[in-house]
Amino acid sequence: MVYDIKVKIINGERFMKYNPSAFESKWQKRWEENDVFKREVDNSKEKYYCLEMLPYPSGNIHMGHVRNYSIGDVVSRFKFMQGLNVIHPMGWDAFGLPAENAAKQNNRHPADWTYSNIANMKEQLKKLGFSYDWSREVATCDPEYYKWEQKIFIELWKKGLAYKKKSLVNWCPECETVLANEQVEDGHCWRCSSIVEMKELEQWFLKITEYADELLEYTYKLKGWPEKVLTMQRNWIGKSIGAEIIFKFTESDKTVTVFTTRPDTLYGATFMLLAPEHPMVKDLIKGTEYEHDGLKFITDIVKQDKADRTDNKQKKGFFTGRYVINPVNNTKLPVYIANYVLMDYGTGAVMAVPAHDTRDFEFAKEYNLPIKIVIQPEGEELNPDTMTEAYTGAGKLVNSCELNGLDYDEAKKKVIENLAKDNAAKASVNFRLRDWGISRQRYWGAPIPFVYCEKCGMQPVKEEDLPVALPKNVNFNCQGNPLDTVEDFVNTTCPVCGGKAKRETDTMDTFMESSWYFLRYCSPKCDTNMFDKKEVDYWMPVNQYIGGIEHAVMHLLYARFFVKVLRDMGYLSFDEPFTNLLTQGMVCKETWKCENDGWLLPNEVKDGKCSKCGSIAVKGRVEKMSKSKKNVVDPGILNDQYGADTIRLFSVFAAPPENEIEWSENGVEGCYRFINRVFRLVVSNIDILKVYNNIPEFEGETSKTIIRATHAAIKKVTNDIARFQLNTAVSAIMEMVNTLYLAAEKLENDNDKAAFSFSLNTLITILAPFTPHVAEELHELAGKTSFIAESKWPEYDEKYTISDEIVIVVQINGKVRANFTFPRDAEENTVLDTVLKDSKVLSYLEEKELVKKIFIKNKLVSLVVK
Ligand code: ANZ
Ligand code: ZN
Repeated sequence: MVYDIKVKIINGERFMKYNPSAFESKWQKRWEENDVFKREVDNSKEKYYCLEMLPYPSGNIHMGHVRNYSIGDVVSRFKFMQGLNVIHPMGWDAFGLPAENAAKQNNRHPADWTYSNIANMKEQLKKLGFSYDWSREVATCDPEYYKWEQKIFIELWKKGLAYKKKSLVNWCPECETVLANEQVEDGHCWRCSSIVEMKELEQWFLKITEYADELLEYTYKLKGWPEKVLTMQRNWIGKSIGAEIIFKFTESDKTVTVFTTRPDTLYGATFMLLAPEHPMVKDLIKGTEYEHDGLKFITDIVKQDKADRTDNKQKKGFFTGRYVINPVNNTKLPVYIANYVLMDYGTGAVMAVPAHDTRDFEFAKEYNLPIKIVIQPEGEELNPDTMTEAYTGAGKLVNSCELNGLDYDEAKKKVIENLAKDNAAKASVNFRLRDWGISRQRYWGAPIPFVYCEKCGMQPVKEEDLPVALPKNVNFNCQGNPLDTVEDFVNTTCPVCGGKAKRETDTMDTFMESSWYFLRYCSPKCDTNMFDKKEVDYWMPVNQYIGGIEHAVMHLLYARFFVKVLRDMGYLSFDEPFTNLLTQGMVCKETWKCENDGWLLPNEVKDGKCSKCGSIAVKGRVEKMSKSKKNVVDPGILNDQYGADTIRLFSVFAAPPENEIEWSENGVEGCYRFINRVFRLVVSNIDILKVYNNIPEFEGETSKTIIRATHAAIKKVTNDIARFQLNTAVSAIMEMVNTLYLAAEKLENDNDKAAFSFSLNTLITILAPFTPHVAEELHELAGKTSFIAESKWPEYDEKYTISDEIVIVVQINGKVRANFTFPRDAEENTVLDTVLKDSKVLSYLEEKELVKKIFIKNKLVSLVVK
């Protein structure tokens, strides 16, 4: 044995000790040197694309990453051993604000900061032995990457899917700069604390709304996605089917159009609401006694956060002095401006039906407006004077003239039909989804490839001039977007006329990069286009995508949108990027707190007291690991302590992948001990493993037990990995190991030893996706020269998985009282004979009358006594 063997004496024999630090790096190196995970297109093989969400290079791998990638690695290795051509890439979502902040604070260039973090994290990933094809690595801040993103952007623009529009941004008047949402803290600038204002600026948008219908439709076709995520996407897209209804004003010939999902309730409308931003409102109050206070009301509300306005419990309104006429019954409805009506939804005007809309009900109560019931639920009589909340459910129409008696669904159609004759209404669909604003006033992002020429106006950069690369020499300690200050960058020439032009200095939202990186992985070096279509056609779509639930909406929706757009441009021939999605649960750990010092590190808690101030340390909740809560564990330290296999095993064994895992030292220790146990079992029987290579016969008790346990384990592990039940797959292997320990004592003949050898080999093989290093090591110790990572996944034979003994449960009056082992298919007579003579069973029957005996073959005896 070439490497440094630690020897331990057990019962007078010499055994090698499990020592991961001695061999994990060896196997990592060998995999790399032999290109074990490097994969090419192979049309003779079925492909499998396993993808984990690419990390942001923050500097260090955390336990959340480890869990995510361990799950993906088990699946990738397993599918490969099953004979599929598996692509398993990794890369870096490398643009973003933290790099720019590091530049400001530590005077380090964002590129420098980012690339050194990447190097560090890559090292950490390699030490965990993940089976990535590193030849496909992509860093999204690389000009060779964003060059193609700029091309995509220009093509989007050519298709009318990218456009500029004035929109409100957060503006700090002190710093004279646009702030991202995350730079606004409680309404104040994160840097200078002055109050943030809203300001209209030209911003770039992508027309994702054009794909709203298709994005929604396909949520019903993505069978491999968690229902929870699909629901979140559906809500985000928020399709509402309803109508637009036109109302006339009383004293003018002006009209206002509302959007409603409940045209059936039109007779119940008792007032009208307009958004403060509605283009009509200022005119409505102009020159009237309402003007002064009205304008003040509008300015106050417009400043507020939209989410607050709509979540806000308090409904605020302002009467405009105007009235509109309800087209169905000519009643006059007062017109109010209301805080909870938003201009960017529907038409910015609402017909208020307080009896049947929760928010309108609160508004009516606040301003003493009439409530009129028009929908009566079955079996209940609504009364406007006594109701305490709106009734929003189904029912039949009342107080609605020609509609009375109709079901509310029918009435919806009827109202539109009737009003449509006078052009006063039409069916209408609304989406909550808004176009995607992608402009960022920052340095560390992909430049938007446009220039502004004095003569020719806005022009895209020519494709042969891409990439528009970020300039290197930039002063980061300036206000606003550092790119604005780089003269060499800003001043350029027009691609059309060659005259003076200025560059766009906005950069793209980093969600742009993650919307197509999985396509680039297919041909990461392609220098003729964003990707090679042949490669993409072979590898895509991703068979299994794995990542956090925090990306359920934006990232996953944007990526779906990109794929549909690129498909319509002719670059792709499929509709959806990710066939199956798994959202793994969080990694959590207990927290500690002290009333003086806040969150405490575990080593700051001594004997239940805070080591800083001596007051009582309170054990807090189990929470997601985070630096701020001081409950993180460092995978690097764990790796030094236990080795990569232990951390990986713990990450998949502690809970089913979708659930949270609670980190526990004991759990990690348990995994470490288990690997030790496997190591000892194999090493102490290494001679048998090496010598007995023949296929065992299925005969003799010991052989049979071993063979059965082995096939049962293969079956369970195979099926469980396929269903992502990784934790139970590991349990099955643990059970198998227990059986083998017992069997090891009973090996009598050559056939037993052949069975044992077959079983140990199988054990090493099925462990390989979980604990790949120790599996390779044991495989080598067994004298093999191949890689276990490249071995064939074993198959099971159903007939061996069935035991010929079964356990029959005895219930007495419904309670389980005893268990008996019988040969499979034992007859009723035989079973009852034994059961009814058993002293334990008899003790329950003493002085009682046996009134009923039920027998279920291979399962159960149920006795009823009185
Ligand atoms: C009358 C009505 C009666 C309504 C009723 C609801 C219940 P969803 O389902 O989210 O699409 N609405 C329309 N535009 C609005 C805006 N810009 N700001 C705030 N609210 C607005 O909601 C559609 C409903 O929200 C519409 O249907 C409208 O109120 C309100 F018993 O019209 B409804
Ligand atoms: Zn020009």
